[in-house]
Amino acid sequence: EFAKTWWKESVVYQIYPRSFQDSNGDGIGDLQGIISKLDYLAFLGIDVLWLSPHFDSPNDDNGYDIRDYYNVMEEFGTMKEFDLMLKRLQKNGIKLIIDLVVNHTSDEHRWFRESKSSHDNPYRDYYIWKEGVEKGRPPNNWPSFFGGSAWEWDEASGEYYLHYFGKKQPDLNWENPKVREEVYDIMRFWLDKGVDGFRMDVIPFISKHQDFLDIPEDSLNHPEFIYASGPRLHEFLEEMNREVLSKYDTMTVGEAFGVTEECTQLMTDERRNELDMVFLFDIGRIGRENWRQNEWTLPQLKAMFNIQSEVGNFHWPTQFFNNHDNPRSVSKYGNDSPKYRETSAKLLAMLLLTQKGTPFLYQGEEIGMTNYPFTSLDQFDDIEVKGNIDKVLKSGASPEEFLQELNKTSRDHARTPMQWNKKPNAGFSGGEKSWLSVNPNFEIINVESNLNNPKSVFHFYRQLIEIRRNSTDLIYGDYFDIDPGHTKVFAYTRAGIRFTYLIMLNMSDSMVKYQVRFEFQDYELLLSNIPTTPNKISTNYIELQPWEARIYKSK
Ligand code: ISL
Ligand code: CA
Repeated sequence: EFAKTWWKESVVYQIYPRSFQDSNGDGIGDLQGIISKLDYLAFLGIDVLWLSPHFDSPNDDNGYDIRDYYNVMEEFGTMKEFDLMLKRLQKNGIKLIIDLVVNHTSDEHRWFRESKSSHDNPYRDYYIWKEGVEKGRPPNNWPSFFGGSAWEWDEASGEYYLHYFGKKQPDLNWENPKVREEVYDIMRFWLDKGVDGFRMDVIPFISKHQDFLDIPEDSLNHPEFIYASGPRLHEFLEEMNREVLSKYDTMTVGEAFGVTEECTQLMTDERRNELDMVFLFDIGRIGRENWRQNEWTLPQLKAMFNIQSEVGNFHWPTQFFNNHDNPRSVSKYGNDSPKYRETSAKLLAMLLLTQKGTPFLYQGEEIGMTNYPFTSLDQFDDIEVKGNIDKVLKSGASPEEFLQELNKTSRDHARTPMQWNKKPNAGFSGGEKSWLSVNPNFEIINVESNLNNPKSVFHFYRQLIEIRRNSTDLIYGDYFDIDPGHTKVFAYTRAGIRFTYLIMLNMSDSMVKYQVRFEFQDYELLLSNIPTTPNKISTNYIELQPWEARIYKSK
């Protein structure tokens, strides 16, 4: 029996502020823009808003490079506007979690400017400085995710500093108790304002292997598994929980990039007081080989859902198919052709909102937004693309191949402006142009046309959120895959105390004659995504149309 808590019963919506709504015409989203759309979020029915970094930043990695944790990014507005947004959210009964990015800061942060200035500066060991092996050779072979070495040479102090990500994102030294105290003060500042918790950026990376040895050659393309296995991670998280989190009613979710299953269980076991939940990467990155997207099968995807649900009653899963780092789900897991885009987007809505675990939606997912049709490498904004181009081309891949794969994997697909209506810039900005181009399909795919069509993707999400909110058995019920081997149909049950739900999804372009391995004759159809679904079923033998999604409920 799961302990009942608000964050297990919530549906979360992620906003990437830069691309959500621009209120002052500079082509960049801002807090006033978010405030102007809170009624829309309330109508959708979400319970928690996860805001991607809103802190002062030079935007080398679009806010994931923080320069001042106690101030709002100038492009986004003021602290007053943050406070107003928080008040309006509370009035709408929506909680707010913010993005805690404390594995690294911006190199423009005061601490780093001090640290860099001299060896005996009190802030020197706020960061990780090492001598090279010899002139011009970094301390070890650790790679950065954004291309090149994870070590940047500093001529003035004659040492290298560590950065797992961009060179303008130096890693904090969590071995230093002063650094940990600084982080806890930052967390208290925002919690005391009334924020309800944190999404924690690459949190497993904060503990570094102190021997700083080379990593094996075959790990160079996937260093995250080594970076996430530092010796003191659980000690740091327990301390953070003891010092800060335990004193507030918070929701915490760690981005568990690179962790193994058992580490996940240690981080989220509610008997251990570390974090509440984590984002696992298996489903979100299925078939991914860095910038390449390889084929995958539905049984492989289903097996990943099984792992998440088998961890017993002391762990609570998360579910997401979209975020600011991944391509659009209807383009990746569905079929974004005009014929099947809406039907498959609704199927993915049903999968997300009837699975076990807290569901996380991402801006634009609720109206079936698709990947962007990039036609050249210089259209990408993402530091992850720009930083890796040399390495990719040196590896022998052609620019055409890189572009073709990025059209399936780039983070920029999720960062194009939210599409509100048919007006210029899709109503995202009244200015000349937006910081990143608007998807040319905005006249077909936008909020306004979704709101005006009762059969739209938006209304399907809204109905499912409503169904989920009113069914504790759908939230807490046991998950069971009734046909793990089927290559086209995903069929599972959620069995609660009072009711059992049966969900059947045809994740293919073809009609499937399907033998249902479950007695559901006296169940009632709660919702389907196509009009031809029969209300009553008398046999176990049904026909599922391409991308048809159904949920039945026991009497
Ligand atoms: O997989 C990745 C690395 O190749 C990226 O998607 C991403 O860097 C990784 O998932 C970690 O993401 C988080 O930390 C990054 C930031 O760029 C991402 O936006 C953030 O979600 C560094 O802060
Ligand atoms: Ca703006």
